[in-house]
Amino acid sequence: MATEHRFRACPLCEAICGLDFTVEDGRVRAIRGDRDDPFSRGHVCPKGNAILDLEDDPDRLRMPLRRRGGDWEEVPWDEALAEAGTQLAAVQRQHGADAVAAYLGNPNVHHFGHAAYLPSLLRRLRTRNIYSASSVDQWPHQVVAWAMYGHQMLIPLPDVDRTDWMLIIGANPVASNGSLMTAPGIARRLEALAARGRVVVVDPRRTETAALASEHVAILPGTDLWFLLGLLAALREAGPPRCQAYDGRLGDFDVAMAATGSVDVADAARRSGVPADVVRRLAGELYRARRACVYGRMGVSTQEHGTLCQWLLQLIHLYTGNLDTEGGMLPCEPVMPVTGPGSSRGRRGRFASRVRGLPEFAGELPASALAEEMATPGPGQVRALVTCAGNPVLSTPGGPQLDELLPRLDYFVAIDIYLNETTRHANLILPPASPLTQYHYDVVFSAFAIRRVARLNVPLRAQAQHERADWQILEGIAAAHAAANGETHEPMPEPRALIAARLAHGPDQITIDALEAAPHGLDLGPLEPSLLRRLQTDDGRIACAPGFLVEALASARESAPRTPEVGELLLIGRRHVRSNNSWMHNAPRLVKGKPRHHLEMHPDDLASRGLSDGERVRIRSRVGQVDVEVRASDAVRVGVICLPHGFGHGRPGTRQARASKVEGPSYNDLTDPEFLDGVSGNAAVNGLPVSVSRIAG
Ligand SMILES: Nc1nc2c(c(=O)[nH]1)N[C@H]1C(S)=C(S)[C@@H](COP(=O)(O)OP(=O)(O)OC[C@H]3O[C@@H](n4cnc5c(=O)[nH]c(N)nc54)[C@H](O)[C@@H]3O)O[C@H]1N2
Ligand SMILES: Nc1nc2c(c(=O)[nH]1)N[C@H]1C(S)=C(S)[C@@H](COP(=O)(O)OP(=O)(O)OC[C@H]3O[C@@H](n4cnc5c(=O)[nH]c(N)nc54)[C@H](O)[C@@H]3O)O[C@H]1N2
Ligand code: SF4
Ligand SMILES: [Mo]
Repeated sequence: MATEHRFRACPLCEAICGLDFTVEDGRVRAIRGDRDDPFSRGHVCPKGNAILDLEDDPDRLRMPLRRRGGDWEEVPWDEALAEAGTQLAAVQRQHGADAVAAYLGNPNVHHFGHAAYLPSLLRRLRTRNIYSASSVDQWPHQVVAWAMYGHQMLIPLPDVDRTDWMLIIGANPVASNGSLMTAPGIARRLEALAARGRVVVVDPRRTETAALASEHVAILPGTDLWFLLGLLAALREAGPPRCQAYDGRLGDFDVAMAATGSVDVADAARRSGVPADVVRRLAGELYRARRACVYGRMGVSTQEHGTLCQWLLQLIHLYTGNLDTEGGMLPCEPVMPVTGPGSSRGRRGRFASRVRGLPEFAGELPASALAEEMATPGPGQVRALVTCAGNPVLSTPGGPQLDELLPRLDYFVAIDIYLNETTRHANLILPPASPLTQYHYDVVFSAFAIRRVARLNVPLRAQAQHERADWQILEGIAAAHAAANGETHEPMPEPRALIAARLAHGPDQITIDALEAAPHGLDLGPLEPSLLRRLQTDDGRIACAPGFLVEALASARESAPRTPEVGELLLIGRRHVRSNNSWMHNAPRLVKGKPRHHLEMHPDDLASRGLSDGERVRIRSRVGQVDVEVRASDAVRVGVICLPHGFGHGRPGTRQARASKVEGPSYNDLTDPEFLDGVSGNAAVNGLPVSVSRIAG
């Protein structure tokens, strides 16, 4: 038996840990963290090991499946790809290009064969109805990067390893392994920082990250805008702005200061629930720190004022002189460029969604608008759908509506490896071969890494004859669509050639052969200031006060605080180190042990409702309700409850034997498609007003 060790990055989260695979006759037998990876240095989490479960999962689809009444039949690949392209073209011929929608999920960014080949298929479809998980996640980051720095990918990252003081707001990297900060082994890095400086966590819940931080500050959900305005006001009290470093490169800094000024620290404190003296003390520490960063992620983006929060974070870095400096916040200049000519800078509002008039961003519409675009008759109504690596029924607001609407589509093709809550409604499911059979380069996560790293991932085993790679499926649909329209599809090069070509445009001139000769990956050192040089705004300066943000802030400030309903609670989410959004609950290694779906509620809130620990309760929101077991927990603030997302399995017609037994409702049965970050259209899944009561009888 031939046993060998092969090295590849884990494709399951932003940390892209290097893994050491023991391969025996083409089968993966064991997985360990790769100690020789210069970036991740042996780090691996339970998900990395669960790749073994994914590879061997008997429920994982290996051949195309076509729905036949209530049943499924396997179809040969050529026939399946031809059908997908032809059917989509037919719907468009009859109802117009926009009648076909696409929804792209999170795993797309983890596979070169998905991410690099999707744009060509989407261009061919010529539809405005493109949706993705990005608008239930990081749109506010991208909108602000585009508006201030001229490119959606120029996102400053915390220089975790070199900073002295770090405020983490709306992120739980110890559970999520970091995000928009590719930093494998983040717990170790934060512990080191807490030992040499300070780590402060601002979160409504005392999280796993708060547990190893120097301080936890419990904030009311959805009020970060006020907290950040207060922090900026208190910074002004601490001293003048330190903007000298950006000499001549700041546009309208005074306008931004005027727009965000005249906020009373006391008022900000009242709204956010963070005492004024704490706001002032934190501002003083931040102002005095030699090198500091404020890292705001998912929790401050997926809320009502997500984009304004991301804007204020940038202003705070500017004010304190921590933008684009070592030990502060700075963008990565990756080995494979993502901001070069031909890349999408972003742009916003070139068109709007048909039903609600929500603005487009970077060529996409908000995922929260997908259901209404399917449900509302008229020209441009969505009648057919392509999903690629997405599970919107569980992952997006309006999930229950989608669940009802998907079976009514004229045609639905899902590129996915499971028959799950979303794909069970498809006419055709096209499952790509294991990513381990393909060449891969982490284009996106290398661009968000806190060190400059590069790695070519080579196939661990050959693709079998009956398998099709992700890029072959996308190319196959595009070719069939073209043929149906009497056009020709110019085939794209294979992944290895495409990776080689894109590396050639990079600043380092690193060749693919050089990467292939470095199986553990290359580490080219810490980040260096590059933002000022790479600005892509029209006047080459940082746009400190984009008009639409100034206006949105003015109207947010004029609006009176919402009056809560009697007994109202604010719902927030959580992630667990053994979860991966909605799709890894079929892996036995991850779901063993005690259930993790329970609702967390403060003992005082339980008592005031006459509820007891362990009881099943009903949560109601404006749009829906779910039942779930409640646990007493003083980790959450009074008035706040916490439920993980990504559950809601066991629906009829799915084929995930293990996941079907995992209990717990879907968070997105409660989220409201109309509850948005008004500026970007990003979903507001956190800070959702709900009530909780005993289940009658
Ligand atoms: N309430 C609430 N909602 C949320 C969030 C939250 O915190 N709270 N988080 C949001 C965030 S950050 C995100 S990113 C989204 C995620 O939203 P989605 O991306 O829509 O959901 P996932 O659960 O990641 O589903 C991934 C899908 O890809 C399939 N898949 C897995 N691997 C592959 C592969 O290699 N190829 C293909 N073709 N398919 C594959 C899986 O079977 C599954 O169907 O959810 C968002 N929704
Ligand atoms: N184990 C695991 N890791 C993952 C994923 C997973 O599903 N499981 N998903 C991956 C994906 S797609 C992403 S995008 C990243 C996300 O990575 P993170 O951004 O770190 O996401 P979360 O762990 O959900 O942390 C969000 C935090 O925001 C807090 N929060 C909620 N509402 C508010 C609020 O109003 N204000 C403030 N200040 N805080 C609030 C929550 O309590 C929570 O601690 O994780 C990635 N990594
Ligand atoms: S931390 Fe992320 S990249 Fe690393 S092993 Fe876990 S899932 Fe994979
Ligand atoms: Mo995400």
